[in-house]
Amino acid sequence: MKTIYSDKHRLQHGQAELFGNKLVPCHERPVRADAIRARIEEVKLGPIIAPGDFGINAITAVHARDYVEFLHGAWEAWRAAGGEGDALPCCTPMPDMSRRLPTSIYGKIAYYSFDATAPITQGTWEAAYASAQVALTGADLLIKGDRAAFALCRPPGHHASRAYYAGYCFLNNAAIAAQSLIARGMKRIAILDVDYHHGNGTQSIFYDRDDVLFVSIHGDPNEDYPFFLGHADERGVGKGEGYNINFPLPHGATVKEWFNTLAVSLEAIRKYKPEAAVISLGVDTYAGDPISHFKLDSEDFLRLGERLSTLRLPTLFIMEGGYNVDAIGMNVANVLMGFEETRKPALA
Ligand code: B3N
Ligand code: ZN
Repeated sequence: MKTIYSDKHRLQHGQAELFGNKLVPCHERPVRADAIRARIEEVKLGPIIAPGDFGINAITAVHARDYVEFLHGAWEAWRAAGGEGDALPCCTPMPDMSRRLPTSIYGKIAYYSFDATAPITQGTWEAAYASAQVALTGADLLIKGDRAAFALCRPPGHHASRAYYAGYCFLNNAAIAAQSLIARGMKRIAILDVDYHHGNGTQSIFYDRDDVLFVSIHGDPNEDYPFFLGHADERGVGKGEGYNINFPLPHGATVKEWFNTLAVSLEAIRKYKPEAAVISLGVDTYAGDPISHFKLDSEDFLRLGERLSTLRLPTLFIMEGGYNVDAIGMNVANVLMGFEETRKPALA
């Protein structure tokens, strides 16, 4: 399996995120991708290649043009307005307020952001653009006949919606890749999101569509971020009805329950008969993750990869969350090795 990787991920290096009532060092930091890349090399998963450039139109096929233009120019506008350090929102528009786009960059940041976890830095646009191109290169490999590819995306994407950023995510890499597979002739794509957090952005983007099935296993939004989407009764609208499937699980969910839910998810995907699978791969389901509450261990990630391979579909893995830097490389590589079924697991 090829891994697609760009050094440009380093350009997203925020200083701080708002975590509860504190500004803390960003959990989503460059060393995450470095650790994953190092382990991929160590286990000799396959070639590590640079992304191509599939252009901006593949991004605006999913995201609103005004939002993309905002992201592109936000840092410079922030600096020009006297903003210091990284840009974080100062307020949140509420439903009873005007949805007019303010002229002030401070207002624009509030307009286009869901929370204060995703600082816009000098390199955010370049890093997010490169991350989307990493995903698009993975989609291209599938179109050209590869059975599987790993898009080592950073920053991650599944919380970013058509016109807002959220939860460390700016551009929705999984959605961009799925849309490009459709644009290049595939009729039905299944996205399975196994990150600890619900992929609210991916759900929203495809909510009224039947050509992309979205299935997600995640912490119950009553208890966990993103809090306002991810409930089991969100099933899609219009012709998308029935093509959005959420499996929220409580903090106390056991590994057995998690794998039982995975089995139900895979059955739903089989029934849909997609031409390819896109896996939003977060490993923050790990027991040692600092911000999550599931209990998978490193060996469980091998089992996850094995189970995913039973779909027998062209499969694109897109990197999402996972914040235990000591274990992230092993956990991600275990999923991919479990999928490949070609080598003996290396858990040490
Ligand atoms: O959810 C939180 C959060 C919850 C509890 C806190 N306490 C108890 C202090 C503080 C913060 N913050 C949102 C950050 C989560 C971003 C999700 C990123 C991710 O991995 N998505 O897949
Ligand atoms: Zn997550």
